[in-house]
Amino acid sequence: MGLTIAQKIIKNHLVCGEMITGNEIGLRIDQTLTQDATGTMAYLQFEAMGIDRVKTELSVAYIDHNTLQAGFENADDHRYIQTVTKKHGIRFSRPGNGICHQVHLERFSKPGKTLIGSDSHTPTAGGIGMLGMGAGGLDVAVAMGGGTYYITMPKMLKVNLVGKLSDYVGAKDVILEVLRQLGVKGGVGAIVEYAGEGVKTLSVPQRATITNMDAELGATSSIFPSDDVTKAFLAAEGRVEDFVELSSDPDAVYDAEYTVDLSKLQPLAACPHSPDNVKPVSALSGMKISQVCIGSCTNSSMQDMLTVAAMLKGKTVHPDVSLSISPGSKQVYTMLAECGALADLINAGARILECACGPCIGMGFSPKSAGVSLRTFNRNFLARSGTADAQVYLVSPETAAASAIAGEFTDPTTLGVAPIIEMPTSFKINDNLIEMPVAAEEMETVTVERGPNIKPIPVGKAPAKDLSCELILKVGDDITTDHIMPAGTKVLPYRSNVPKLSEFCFTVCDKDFPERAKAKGGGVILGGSNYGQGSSREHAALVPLYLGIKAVVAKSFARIHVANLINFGIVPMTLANPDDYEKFSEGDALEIAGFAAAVKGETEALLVNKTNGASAKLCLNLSARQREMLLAGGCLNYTKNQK
Ligand code: MIC
Ligand code: SF4
Repeated sequence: MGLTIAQKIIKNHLVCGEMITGNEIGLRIDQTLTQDATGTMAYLQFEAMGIDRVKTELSVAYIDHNTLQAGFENADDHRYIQTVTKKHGIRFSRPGNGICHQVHLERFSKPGKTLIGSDSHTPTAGGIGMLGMGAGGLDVAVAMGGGTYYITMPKMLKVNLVGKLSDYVGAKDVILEVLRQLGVKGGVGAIVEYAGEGVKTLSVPQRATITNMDAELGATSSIFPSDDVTKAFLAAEGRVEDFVELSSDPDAVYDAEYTVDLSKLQPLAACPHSPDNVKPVSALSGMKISQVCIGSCTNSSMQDMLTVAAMLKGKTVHPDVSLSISPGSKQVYTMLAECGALADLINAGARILECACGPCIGMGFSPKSAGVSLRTFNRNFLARSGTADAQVYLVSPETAAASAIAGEFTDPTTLGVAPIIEMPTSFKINDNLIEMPVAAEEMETVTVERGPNIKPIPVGKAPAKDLSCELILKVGDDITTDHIMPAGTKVLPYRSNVPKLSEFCFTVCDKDFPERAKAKGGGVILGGSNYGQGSSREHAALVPLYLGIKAVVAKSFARIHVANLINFGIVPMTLANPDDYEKFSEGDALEIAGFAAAVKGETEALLVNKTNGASAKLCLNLSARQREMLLAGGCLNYTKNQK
């Protein structure tokens, strides 16, 4: 039987396990990346492992999320990351160099290799034919130390792209169409491969826009073939030697296939508050808007920026609209400046931000009260923009630019013929903001600088023999990590200070949760389906651990979050019958007799509601390795015990 592209890469990197869908497999990781909002924790954990030098082919630390620096905290964390990476063999991408995924695509990603990143949008590298996966910081730390990365062997989905995009229809519309067809749970347990004759019509940055939003599908990864277009991109980046051709075998087998006809595609928008709530822009036309934000790791390439600049040239942004533009990298930013397109953007009234995540993670540029904000980003979760009642729509750069000028939702295809964008055949290469680590023999010369905001990481405990506690919080379906551990300007500075961070835990859903959890010594959380979707932030497990959460029961879990829960010793269990969810209410007294024994070896446990006498069967869908980790109280204890 033939293999898919992903199966070929997995086969080449398989350390343990059998490549049977649903089995746990271990992979060798060639490259890692971190960003600053998750990086501090990842490097603290790497240091705790006591390994001198990274063992990967390449590891890079980016500074792109916490760049607002309203106090000393972020700057201190940046300095910590800069010094710890210098010592241990990791490259450091200085603030100002750009968003991790965009820079990694430009400068480091390689077809056929594996990459894990402490950021859920790491599958962006799939645009170049690399197997990129989002992971918790602890998993990245383990991989940096040469350890195996474990995933469940995914099923394979194929999206056939036919035809060619029409004028003013972008790569963003392709992934929004995929999200419309599959939904935010549609990719769970799967790798999505893009195929068909339409592939060759898309540039690498366009492909990366599509694989970037793999995270929104809940998939393990997404990948494109590596072909002549890939080769041309690598050549333009001055690294044609990194090219290898990659395609699936003609007789490769997929678990499901979907089709997107590029030529029939219309501009689309993901409506509040979910990336799969997709409608045609034409159905929203005329809706007044107050803000447009262009950028993020999804849509900040040179091609995106040139498209927007051509549309804004000689025009003025509507007086009711505030437009922000964040180019994705220093490479993009300098090229825009040199070709004059930056001037077109500035003249039109765009507010140019530094090349960083910025408004995407709520770092400034929050919309006005109940404001309608059109963003070329990948997430429109409730309150993520920093304004609780804002209405955020995810759109293409083409729709964003057309609407910014008109002051209302505008279908760009109504503008007629699109301007022709001349893409440069070579990019401006200058890696002067990538700092190299010192040589191994000089590592003792580097002093790692730690600011006062860095507080100890909580460590889990072995599960109790019997679990007896309160249902401390009950939440619904599709709870995101932004609900569990919000981001934004007020919270992000504390990413290395768990006690302080705990004051914000779940406050999007329930303002009193942190106080209640503290007063009652924690308990159990009950969630709906796809619990923990969204980001890779392990803080969504670390902080509940700090607040005393022992277990999370849900209808189903998102991949990265469930791995993070296990890493920190919180037991994830699913309801055997999802309808049993109704038998439990917040505040109920719960009991699981033989809890530790269930974690040790049972596939089922009985959750008893002592308040109303009801009960529910729970499933413990755990590998032997995960059970051992939970019994040890998490990965750090487990690793220590193994030494
Ligand atoms: C996000 O887009 O939500 C983030 C911020 O990039 C996160 C990582 C984090 O929370 O630091 C992600 O996607 O993993
Ligand atoms: Fe940054 Fe936004 Fe991309 Fe996350 S999704 S890495 S916050 S740009």
